[in-house]
Amino acid sequence: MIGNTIDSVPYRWPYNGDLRRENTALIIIDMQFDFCGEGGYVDLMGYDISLTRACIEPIGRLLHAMRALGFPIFHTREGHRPDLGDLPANKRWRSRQIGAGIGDEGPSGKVLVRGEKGWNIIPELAPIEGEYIIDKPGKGSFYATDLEMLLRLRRIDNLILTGITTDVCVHTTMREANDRGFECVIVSDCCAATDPNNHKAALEMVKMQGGVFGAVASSDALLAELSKMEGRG
Ligand code: C5J
Repeated sequence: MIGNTIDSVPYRWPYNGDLRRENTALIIIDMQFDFCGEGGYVDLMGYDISLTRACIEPIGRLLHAMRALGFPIFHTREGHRPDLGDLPANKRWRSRQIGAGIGDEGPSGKVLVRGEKGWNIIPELAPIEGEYIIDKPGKGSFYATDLEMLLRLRRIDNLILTGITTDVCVHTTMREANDRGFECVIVSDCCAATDPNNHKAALEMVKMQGGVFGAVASSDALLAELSKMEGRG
């Protein structure tokens, strides 16, 4: 079937040309204060939050366009229950090694804990009514969540992946989705990492083996195709 595809590498995405608002979702991963705000988890670890903040504006443009066209939108949040019953001991131990103990009190409340200030999605990309929010305890968005069920019930085949961080939660989600048969594209300027080399390497990994996890596109390429869809109604 030849339909709508976007300019991406290593192939024009989606592979079958079947890109429609009915079968394609935008996934925005973990755009929370904890990952890109002052005093949040990433900041406490000593990483430069200007790196993770770099994708806010491009995601905003894509979100605006896809909302206007009526695509389903999914936002995810990484965070743990206030009693930390879903926080593995090794995850907590490791985070304490780098000075950002998950569940410990920080400038934005308890680090990566549901309901705390740092756990909230930043206002620039806040979900609106009708959009899905997926709360996840891990890096992948499919593990211990109902994301797969929601996607299957809406007959979604294609996922457009954005958010932070490219090499951790976005990549884990892309791999989980790919193994479940979803056709994925990662939007290069709509995700970011705490290390630019990791960002670059994570994108390269997707393109191996004919697109081992899917394809890589820019937001400009995606927006160019979406603007054609606008005219088609
Ligand atoms: C991390 C994430 N990096 N959202 N989480 O721990 O990528």
